[in-house]
Amino acid sequence: MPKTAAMVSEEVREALDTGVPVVALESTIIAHGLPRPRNLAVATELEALVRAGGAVPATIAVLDGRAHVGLTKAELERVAGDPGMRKFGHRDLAPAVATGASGATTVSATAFLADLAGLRVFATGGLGGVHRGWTETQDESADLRLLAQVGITVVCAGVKSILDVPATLQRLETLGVTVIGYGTGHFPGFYLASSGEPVDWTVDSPEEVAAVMRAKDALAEPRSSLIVANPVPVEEQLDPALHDRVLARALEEAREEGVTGQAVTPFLLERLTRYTDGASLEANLAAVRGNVRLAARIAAAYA
Ligand code: PSU
Ligand code: MN
Repeated sequence: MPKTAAMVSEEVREALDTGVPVVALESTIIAHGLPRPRNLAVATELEALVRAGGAVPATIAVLDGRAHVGLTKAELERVAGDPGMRKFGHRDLAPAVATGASGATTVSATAFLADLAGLRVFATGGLGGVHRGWTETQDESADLRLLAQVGITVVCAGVKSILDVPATLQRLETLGVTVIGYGTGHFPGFYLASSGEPVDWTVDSPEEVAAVMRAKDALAEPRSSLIVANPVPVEEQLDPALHDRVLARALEEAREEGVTGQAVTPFLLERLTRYTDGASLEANLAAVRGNVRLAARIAAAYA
């Protein structure tokens, strides 16, 4: 990638050159998905979990018009602490670079930059997708289309349960994105271990995921991503009845308050955290931790 627009940290570059496994991490969850100052502690913890799994973390963000793949401690602190950090999807990257803007990257921007830098494995919480009420708003996250265009393995707890999950799964099928359940025949439900929707493929080990990645490589064209859907452990999931109750309330409020576009997802996540006294936040974090640990093992098995 052009040096002026993007930079890969020295540690990540060296890992890529020497075949050390690398795991990409997104920054929107840090800047817009989690409350300050807990978000910095989580961002630091996630990087440490990647290292404990024998891989190098590459948190991705745009700072002063430069896309960074791999952040220093000070840069990570800035992403977590600066309330002026914007939220950048893939389509925002060019204007952000051109104007010297700073922002956290969503799954779409992170997957794009990770793929550009040659990274193969990416961990997050829950993907964006088709929002409820899509027929009216046409709100479908750019995450889906982007994943159809790059060739990366995303470890996630499914898509956020604030979405229309069956519609999102249908879109992923149409777009040709492979979905496999990790240790489950059901698509996870982000805060919940299961969304109730079935998946067509199940794997039970990092080695099996690596085998699917190699088969995808062998099939070569067209490139598309692999979603490894890894459920939050049942003991750590949000109480399903509570989930349904507070989600209905948050969705209602989003409609009443006229929240649209990029603001919808952070708004709903924040309301859920508030109405569950933080329980949804803990379930979210448990899911992310599990995904990051698994991503490190997959990157190691593939390397
Ligand atoms: N996973 C989380 N929390 C988050 C996100 C993912 O646990 O906040 C972010 C990701 O960056 C994802 C974004 O790309 O939410 C989706 O936003 P939207 O629906 O506006 O595309
Ligand atoms: Mn959206």
